[in-house]
Amino acid sequence: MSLFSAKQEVTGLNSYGKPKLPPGQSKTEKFPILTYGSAPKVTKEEWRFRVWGLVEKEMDWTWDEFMKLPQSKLQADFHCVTHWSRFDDVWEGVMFRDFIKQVKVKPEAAFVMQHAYGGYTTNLPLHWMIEEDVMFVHTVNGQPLEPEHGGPMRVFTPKRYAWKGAKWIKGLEFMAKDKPGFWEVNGYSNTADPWKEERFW
Ligand SMILES: Nc1nc2c(c(=O)[nH]1)N[C@H]1C(S)=C(S)[C@@H](COP(=O)(O)O)O[C@H]1N2
Ligand SMILES: [Mo]
Repeated sequence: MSLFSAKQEVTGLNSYGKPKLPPGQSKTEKFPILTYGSAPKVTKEEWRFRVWGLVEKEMDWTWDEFMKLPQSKLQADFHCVTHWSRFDDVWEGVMFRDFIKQVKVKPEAAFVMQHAYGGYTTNLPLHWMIEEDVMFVHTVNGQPLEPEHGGPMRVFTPKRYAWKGAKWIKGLEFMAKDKPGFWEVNGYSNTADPWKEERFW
């Protein structure tokens, strides 16, 4: 059962009043695959999504339960730190800000670690996750998200370089203090703003 009202359409957001192509980027028509290590294989049947850490109660969702959450579409651009950008894909799934309404987050929680199947992690402040465009994505341009691109489910953070969205997402850890994720430990910027070219530290 959904606690929320019907389908919400959010389209047209992409450049936030900033140049559509951030500095140092080139537009590509391709959709390169950037995965560190090998891609985990996860079916919808075995996929589980879990929240833990600074929450009143740990919770988990099956695929079917997650699909009952309010579904949104977002047309937005994708910027990879390796200098390519894709424009105007239609991303479909669950906005973080809709998802989080079901979770009782403790007041001390200020940061979120995304955890993926395969061990990848990436961190963001909770108040950035709650921005209008951060989403869990299962469909791109009307097609189910390809396994190499993080299917069945990934996170997409249009305002940040794409490493800030974990492919094969399996859960979120709520934290009081910031902690660097996989690339953040290995030299990538903690804040990852493409318009400020926050690539590496
Ligand atoms: N689980 C996982 N998520 C990940 C990565 C990864 O290696 N593993 N790479 C990140 C990086 S660096 C980028 S640019 C995007 C690439 O997404 P794509 O392969 O769909 O282009 O996924 C991000 N999320
Ligand atoms: Mo990347």
